Order: sequence, then C-alpha cells, then structure tokens
Amino acid sequence: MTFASSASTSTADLIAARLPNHSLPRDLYCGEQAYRDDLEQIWYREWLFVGPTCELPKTGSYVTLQVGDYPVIVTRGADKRIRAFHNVCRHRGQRLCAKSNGTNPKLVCPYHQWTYDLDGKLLFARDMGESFDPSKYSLKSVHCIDLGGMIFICLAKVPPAINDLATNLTRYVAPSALADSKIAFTSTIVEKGNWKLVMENNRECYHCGGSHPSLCRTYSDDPLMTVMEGPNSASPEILDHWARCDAANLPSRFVNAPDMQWRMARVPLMDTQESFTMSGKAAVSRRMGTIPWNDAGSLMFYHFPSSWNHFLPDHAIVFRILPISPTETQVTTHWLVHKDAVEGQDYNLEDLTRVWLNTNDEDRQVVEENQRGILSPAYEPGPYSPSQEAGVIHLIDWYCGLMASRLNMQQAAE
Ligand code: 3BY
Ligand code: FES
Ligand code: FE
Repeated sequence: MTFASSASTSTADLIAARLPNHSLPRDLYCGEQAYRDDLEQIWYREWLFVGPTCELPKTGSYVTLQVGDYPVIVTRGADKRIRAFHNVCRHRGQRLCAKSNGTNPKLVCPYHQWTYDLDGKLLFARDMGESFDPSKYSLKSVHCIDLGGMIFICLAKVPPAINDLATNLTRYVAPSALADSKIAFTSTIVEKGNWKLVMENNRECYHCGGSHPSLCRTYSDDPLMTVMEGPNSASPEILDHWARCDAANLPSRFVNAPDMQWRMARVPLMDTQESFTMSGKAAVSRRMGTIPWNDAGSLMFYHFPSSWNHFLPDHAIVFRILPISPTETQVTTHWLVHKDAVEGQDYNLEDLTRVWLNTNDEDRQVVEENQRGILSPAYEPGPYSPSQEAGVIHLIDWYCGLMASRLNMQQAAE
C-alpha cells in the first residue's frame, strides 16, 4: 500500500516547516517521496543493527535481510569472521539466497550454480570460457562490524564514524557475554506503520500504562526511569543502582551520542524484580555472562534508526526494525540465553517470551492505529509531552537534523 504525497512539497520543505517538539507533518509518515528519502539518506547511509553474532554460531551460518532495495547476506567464514555482502549473484544478478537464515558450506546461486566461498570469492562458474577471470566476480561486500556480539552493517561507501559507539557498547555488553549465548526464540512481525512511528512508540512509556499490562508488572513507566535525558536526570533509585553497579564494575551509567543517535544505561526493574516475566522472577535459572546479581536490572540500549535492546541478568532481548514500505515495518525480536541453558530444564519458552510477545503485539496495535489516524487528512501534528516524550523528541530532532543537512547538501550540489 502506498499513499501519494502532495507532489509540490519536498521532504526538505516538510522538515523545514515542522513545528519543534511536535509530531511530524503527515507526508513524512506516509508519503512515497519521504519514504524514498528516508531510505537514501538514512537507511542506506547509517550503521544498521543486523542481529547478535550467536545467530551465526558456526562456519557457514548465514542470515539475510532486506534493507529497502538492497538484499544483504551476512555469513560466518571458515576463519570465523563475520562478513556482509550484497545478496546478488555476479552472473546475471539472481538473489543468491532467499532463506532468512541457515547453514551452507558455500553460497551456491540457484539459477546457474555459480558458487561463492563464505568470504565472497567466486570459486566455481561452469563453462565461462578460457578468458573468464573469476577473481573479478567476487560478491560485493558491505561494511560489517561485530561490537561485543552485536552485528552492524552499513551500505554506504564511506560509513559514518562508529568508534565511540564501538568502545561504549563493547564495554557495556561485555558482562552479558553475548558470544557465549544462543537464540532461544525469534519472532518476526510486520507492523502496518511507518518506521518512525514504530521507533517513536518505543522511545516513550507515556503509552505503557494504557497498553502494556504484562510489561508494567516489572517495568516502571516513570519517565525518569525510562526516558533519562542524561546522567543527571535519573531518579535517586537509578543513581543508587549505578553506585552499586560501579562498586561491582558493572558498566551502567547513562552514556549517549551527542546527537542522541544512541544511548545506553542500566536501570533497575520495579521493586527489585529480576526479569521481564509475568512473575517478575528470572525466566532462566542460569545467568548470562558475569552479571553478579539477579536484580541487576536491564541494560537498555537503543540505536537509531534500527534497534532497541534489553540486556537482563538471565536473558537478553534484541530488536531490529526494517522499513518495508511507507506504512509497513518489520520487527524482529530475538530472545538470547546462556548457550548451555537447556530448554525445559533451565527455562521454558512460555515464561521467557510471554511479556515481550504481548508487548510487541500491543505496540503493533497502537502503531497501526497511530498510522490510521495520521492517514486522515484531518490529522495535524500535535505536541509531545516534554517530560514523558523527551525520547521521542530526541528521535525526531536527530532525524530532522540529519535529513535536513543531507537533503540541503544534495540540493546545493545539484
Ligand atoms: O523497550 C523499551 O525500550 C521500553 C519499554 C516500553 C517502552 N520503552 C521505553
Ligand atoms: Fe547466478 Fe546465473 S545468476 S549463476
Ligand atoms: Fe510500548
């Protein structure tokens, strides 16, 4: 489903005309042009979260994803390195791998069986003649980096700097030992809403009381707990938690990119509860990594445009969003547990997944209704709550700042 935007208003003009601290003009949430511009300026240029490295447990493991027009494949080679490639055969352009994940010793094109090594080199192509030089037909690579067990890719020729995120994320997730984890469960859903509505919804808990009965058993919807505009706006409870974590060398204090593209902080759950379960108790008897206590809370990490995450003592939940159309977004969630935790013995899937399966579905419903309302010609941008929706303001300001500078630069160059 696509919706025509008013042809006369460019994305740059829509952004220039937006009201500060208000939701965006309608066409930015549903227009075809704005969607193309979001792909070109954001999704094809920023680092994007793919998934955890444990999704590629051994040589030959692969995952595929679709970023706008680009099919991408991520593999683990014989040297154990994780690499990303355009998932496009160098013969006549077949999509090389159609499955979302699996294991293959080599990448064989289904059309004429050109065969590539896991590092992208073309190994075999039948009947191509004497002068054919396979070394000229390796898969095209995509920038790929492993940050403490979290895989990111970037489609740009020259990716933006990632050093600051790399240093912080690697340090903050180290106690969760993601390399020693496994995927216990994965859910993939499609929300009929623009990707910015999906991310906006995640950046506030103004809606939590009204929408998330199971999450609210353990997760406080106090904006001082969930938004945290900076290290000093945290509640006394969080400050106490950080002091306790400092003493145990557990990285926990609020750190962020200056433009708020990412933020991480460890916050306690309500009433010293342990995990996002219906009971509030840990879902997995075996803790991950070296996290010292059951009540260490959640290390919350988001990264625009594609991810938010919770690293709990007993499990981690990592989320990836990908735009599918102006009004559709794919949301993939993985539940990670210690690699030696045994299902049915150390955890059961129902306890582990119930709260966030519910929460994702509740978020899907509010996002879809949000999109439906915005599609009305009667919609007009409304004000964000300064206390409850500061996180949404961070997102929208980051988005508008980046889009304005890139679109204006492009215009100047034309
Ligand atoms: O997932 C998060 O980051 C939380 C939970 C609910 C709303 N959001 C701020
Ligand atoms: Fe891949 Fe022909 S298109 S082998
Ligand atoms: Fe929610």
